[in-house]
Amino acid sequence: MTDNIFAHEHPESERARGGGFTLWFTGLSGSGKTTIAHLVGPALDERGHVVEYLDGDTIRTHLSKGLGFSKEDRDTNIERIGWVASRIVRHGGTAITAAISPYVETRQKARDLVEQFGPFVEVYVNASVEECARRDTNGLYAKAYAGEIKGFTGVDDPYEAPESPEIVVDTEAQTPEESAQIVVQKLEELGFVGSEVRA
Ligand code: ADX
Repeated sequence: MTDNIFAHEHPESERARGGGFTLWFTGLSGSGKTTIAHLVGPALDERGHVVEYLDGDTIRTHLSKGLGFSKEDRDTNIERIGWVASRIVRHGGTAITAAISPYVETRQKARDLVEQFGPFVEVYVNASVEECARRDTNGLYAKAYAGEIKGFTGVDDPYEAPESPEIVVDTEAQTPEESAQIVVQKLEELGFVGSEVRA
């Protein structure tokens, strides 16, 4: 409940250091978001960026501990990640997020928060639900298809693919390394990272 809470925004909170951005991975569970994020992060680190990972599973053990998978809880989770990402960007950092973030409207809210301070780059990690279920890295798809987990994204809960993401990778056709390279190249093209690797 936020009814009786009056947040006083501090005047200096408008100031931003510059140079930061958010790389927002979205896609089904098992699509490869985290794997690619952890390949892209070091490449950005080498180019002088200070990277913070906001990974769905990590966030849910800390910042969003106790939240479930109703639409309301997922939205709360994504808004929290978006808010933290916006603060990181304000300080000139690079936030790499990897949560399913299944709803277009909620991802837009995260974008709006971040864009107060710097760019928001949405990366759609595309893989079919059949392929993600075949990989079934943590056995959750089997449970979802068996009815042991209800409301599993892509099985009996929605996933709204981005309509115009800045970047699309196809993890059925590409290796994680190839997908990561596509992301880094695009970030260079957009001018958000330099191509020079530090010694
Ligand atoms: S989100 O919808 O709020 O963006 P998030 O990325 O944080 O989801 O968490 C997804 C992870 O939680 C999945 O990778 C999976 O390991 C686990 N999980 C558990 N239950 C569900 C569910 N019902 N739907 C999707 N993922 C689930």
